[in-house]
Amino acid sequence: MIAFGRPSTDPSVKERVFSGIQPTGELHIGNYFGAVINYIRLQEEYECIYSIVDYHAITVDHDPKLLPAKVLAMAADLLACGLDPDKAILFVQSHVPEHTELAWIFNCLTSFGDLTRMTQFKEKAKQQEFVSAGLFDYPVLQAADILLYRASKVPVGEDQLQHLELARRIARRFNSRFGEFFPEVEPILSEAPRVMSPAEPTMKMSKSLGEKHYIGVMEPEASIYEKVKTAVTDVGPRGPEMSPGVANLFLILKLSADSRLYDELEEEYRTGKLKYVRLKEAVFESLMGVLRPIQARRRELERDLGGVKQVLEAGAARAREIAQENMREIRRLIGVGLESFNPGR
Ligand code: AQP
Repeated sequence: MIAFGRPSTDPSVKERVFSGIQPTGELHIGNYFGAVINYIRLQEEYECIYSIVDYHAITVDHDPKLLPAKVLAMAADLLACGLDPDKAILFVQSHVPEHTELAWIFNCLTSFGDLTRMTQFKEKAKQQEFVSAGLFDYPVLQAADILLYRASKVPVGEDQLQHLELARRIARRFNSRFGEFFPEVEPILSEAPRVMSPAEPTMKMSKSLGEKHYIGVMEPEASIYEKVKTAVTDVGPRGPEMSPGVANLFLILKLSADSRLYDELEEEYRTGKLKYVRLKEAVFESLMGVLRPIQARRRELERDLGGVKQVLEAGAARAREIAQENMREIRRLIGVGLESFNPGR
C-alpha cells in the first residue's frame, strides 16, 4: 500500500500514473506525440490509469447525441495507439461519480484568485459565447481526476503545466488542513511537449482552432499530405535561427524518422542547401510510417466496438474500486458522509 502523502519506498509497489483526454473529436499528432506516446511507454513501468474525461467535454457547448460515440471513438483511438487494457486501466470519467464529488470538496479548497490566473480559461473563454462556471472550474475537476487515485505522475503536454501546479497547491492545502493524504503531483513531458499548428506555427496544434491547424492521427493520407505540403515555413528571409514553422517540421521529423535521416536534413539546413519540398516529403513519409500501423489497428477496432465498450466497462469497475476506497477516507478526514456520521460519539 502507498504511504499517505508520499510514494512508497517499497520497490515492489508501483507508483501510480493518471492522465485524462477529452473526447472532443479526433486525436491529433500533438496529443499523440505530446501525451499519448507517454501513456503507452509508462504502462510498462507504472500502475497506469487513463480516463476519457467526458465531464470536461461538457464545459463547452456539446451535442448529447454525439458525445457517447465520440467517447467510444477516443477509446478505440487510444487502443489503436498501443494502450493495453491488460497493463493499464482505461475508463470513462462519468462512469466513476466520485470524480465530481471530490471536485466539489476541492472547490472549497481553491481560491477564486488562483482560478482567475489560468491562461487556458482566458483563451477558451474568448472562443465561447456562453462562458460556463464549469469551464472556469475545469482545473479543479482535473485536480480531482488525478488525486482521486492518489496518482503522483501525470503525462501531459506543456499546456497543462499550470493546471498541474494548481493540483499540487490543492493537495498541499488539503494535506495541511486535514492530514497527509495526497502525494506530490509531477508532470511527465514527452520529447514534444508543444507541437505547433502547421498553418500558424506560432500557435499550438489544436482542434478548436479549426481543421487546418491540426493533423489527425486517423486522417486520410491525402489530407495529411496536403497539410504537410502547405505547412508554413519561413515567412521572411531565412535567418540563423529556424523559423517556428521549420522548427515544427523538424520536430515532427525527429519524432517519426530514423536519426540518420534527421541528421542529414539538419546538416543540409545548416549549410543552406535544404529545399523545403524535400523536408516536407521526408516529414510526410516518416509520419505516415508511424501512423499507418495505428490507422490499420483502428480500422480493425472499428469492426469490434462492442469489445472496446467492454474494455471501458471493465476499466470503470477497476477505477471505481480505487476511487471508492480513497473517497471513503477523504470523507472521513473532512468529516462528511454517512459512514463518518456519528455525532455525539
Ligand atoms: N499541440 C500539442 N502539443 C503537445 N501536447 C498537446 N496536447 C494537446 N495539444 C498538444 C496534450 O494532449 C493531451 C490531451 O489533450 P486534451 O484532452 O486537452 O485535448 P484537447 O484540449 O482537446 O486538445 P486540443 O486539440 O488542444 O483541444 P483544444 O483545441 O480544445 O485545446 C493533454 O495532455 C495535452 O497537454
